[in-house]
Amino acid sequence: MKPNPKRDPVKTGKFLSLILRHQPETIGIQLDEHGWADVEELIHGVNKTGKYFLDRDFLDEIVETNNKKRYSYNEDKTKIRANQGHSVLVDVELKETEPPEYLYHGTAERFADSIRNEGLKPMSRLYVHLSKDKETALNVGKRHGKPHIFRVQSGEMFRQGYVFYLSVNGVWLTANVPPKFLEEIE
Ligand code: HQG
Repeated sequence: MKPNPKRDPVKTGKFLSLILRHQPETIGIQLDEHGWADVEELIHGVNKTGKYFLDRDFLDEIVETNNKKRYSYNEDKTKIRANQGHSVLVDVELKETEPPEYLYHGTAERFADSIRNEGLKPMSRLYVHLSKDKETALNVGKRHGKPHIFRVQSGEMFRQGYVFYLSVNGVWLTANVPPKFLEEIE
């Protein structure tokens, strides 16, 4: 049997990221102050587009199988939110955490000069996203073009009072990284 394109977990997941991080209004829903969407409203709104077919079982499957564990339910599974990556101003109750001595940021080569001059800025998102290892950073960088990786002196930043958060799916976040804490690696 041919797979149903309306039931593609990766494509549907990408659409959920758009709704739960950036543009909930696309399907006429709102996120609350902690980034939660009502599951019933989400299912109804997604199905109204005609492009996807979502129900509770399929949503469960997407939440469980998503390669980066991007979404979480609340305790009674009446609400769902993205764990990180938002551009809309919500407080997803990120946990302030002491970072390792070094974290990594993957970007595209064409942004590298600007980053060397200005440091890392959150651009359209609420935070700068950092990775725990080079491999992950490389994959993040590749999304934008020919990848370039910076090593971030996160331990030193922390000792100087910069705040770091670790999302429940293991992504490191911070408000900005000034140029002096960035190192070049080959
Ligand atoms: C760059 C994905 C010029 C920055 C990933 C990046 C991540 C600057 C781009 C998550 C700059 C923003 C976030 C400056 C930063 N001058 N460019 N001063 N400062 N930039 O997509 O970090 O799959 O908003 O280097 O895996 O690439 O969606 O951020 O290239 O975890 O779950 O501006 O998104 O996760 O791009 O990715 P993005 P990002 P998901």
